[in-house]
Amino acid sequence: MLTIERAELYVLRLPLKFRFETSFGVQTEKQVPLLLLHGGGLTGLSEGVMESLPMYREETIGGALAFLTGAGLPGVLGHSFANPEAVGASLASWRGNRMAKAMLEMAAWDLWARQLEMPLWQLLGGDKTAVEVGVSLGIQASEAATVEAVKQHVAQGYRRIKLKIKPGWDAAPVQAVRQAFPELALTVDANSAYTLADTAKLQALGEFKLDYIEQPLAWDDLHDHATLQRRLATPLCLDESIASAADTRKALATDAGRVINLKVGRVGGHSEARRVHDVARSFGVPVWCGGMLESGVGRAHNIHLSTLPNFSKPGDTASASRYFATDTVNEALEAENGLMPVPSGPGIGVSLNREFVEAQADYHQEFVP
Ligand code: OSB
Ligand code: MG
Repeated sequence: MLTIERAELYVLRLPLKFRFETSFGVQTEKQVPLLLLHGGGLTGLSEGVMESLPMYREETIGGALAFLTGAGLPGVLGHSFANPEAVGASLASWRGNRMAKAMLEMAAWDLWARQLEMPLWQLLGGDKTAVEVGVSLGIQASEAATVEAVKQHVAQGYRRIKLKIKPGWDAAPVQAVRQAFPELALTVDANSAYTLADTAKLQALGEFKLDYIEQPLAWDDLHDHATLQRRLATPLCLDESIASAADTRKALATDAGRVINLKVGRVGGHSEARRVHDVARSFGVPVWCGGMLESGVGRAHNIHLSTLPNFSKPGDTASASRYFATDTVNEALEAENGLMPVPSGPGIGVSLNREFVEAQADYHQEFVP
């Protein structure tokens, strides 16, 4: 039984160690929503992946706070559930808000695993104690700076490099990197910056032996991705467009993509992430674990999920120390030679750095039934 007695919500502001530029904007700090679910003397932790403004998908931190305080938390506080899936299922009648729902569902999984004194990855059905990771590099100031950034991360052992691209910043940096690293596992991510009118430009990237092109077209459009995939030899990887297992089925049944970037915080939690994973596997399509510049809480969840068998390409779950000088958790989450060890303690295997969380909090509320 999973009984949720009390909850706390935080929104923190953390300085990022690097300027992260994508086709949709520039980030120099990260706002981190955290949820704590207390029950039976234990605490389950989760981190939201929504941002303050709807630049990646449609959800926002403000919307998540409205959903959680108005519907999500009142629906679970003081209630008992058979398991974490039942927590997720109890939220199903509310429309959308999958990132906000994921916060409740993921904290419930952590609490559940801590109660059972098992690492989350074992409960999820994972089969490895370390996961392969790559890195997602933002748009740099020049081609030379791009090659230099790639060089540094290759030297650190990352097993795949993903370059952010946008119209006007695509073939030239990709060519420069491919020339410097002929054998590197290389991908690009456009975050929805192109349209079908750019088909020729995207076809031209084919000569750089990219493993896949991530989310070139609109965040909510599977149909155009299917049209584009018919015209491209390079596999498309879907990120923004996949919010559920149903989206995955529709995407793969229409060949709108041949790889899935799976973010547990985007699809509503671990139960739905597992269903996405399984649908992809039934189509013979690999998944890999994406990231949203998470602090240690969200990063630990991502690492546990990445132990499932169809995570067969390196994820974006790079070392936590790359992103933040001080993290929300006490434990280090550091990859070595491109392998991220899975925390082995109960639940997600990391503990909250309360003093730091308190110090960085713009918002903190406690909720009781
Ligand atoms: O598209 O995968 C993306 C970060 C924020 C929003 C969207 C994306 C990303 C990343 C960074 O690519 C991945 C990471 O290092 O966490
Ligand atoms: Mg992406």
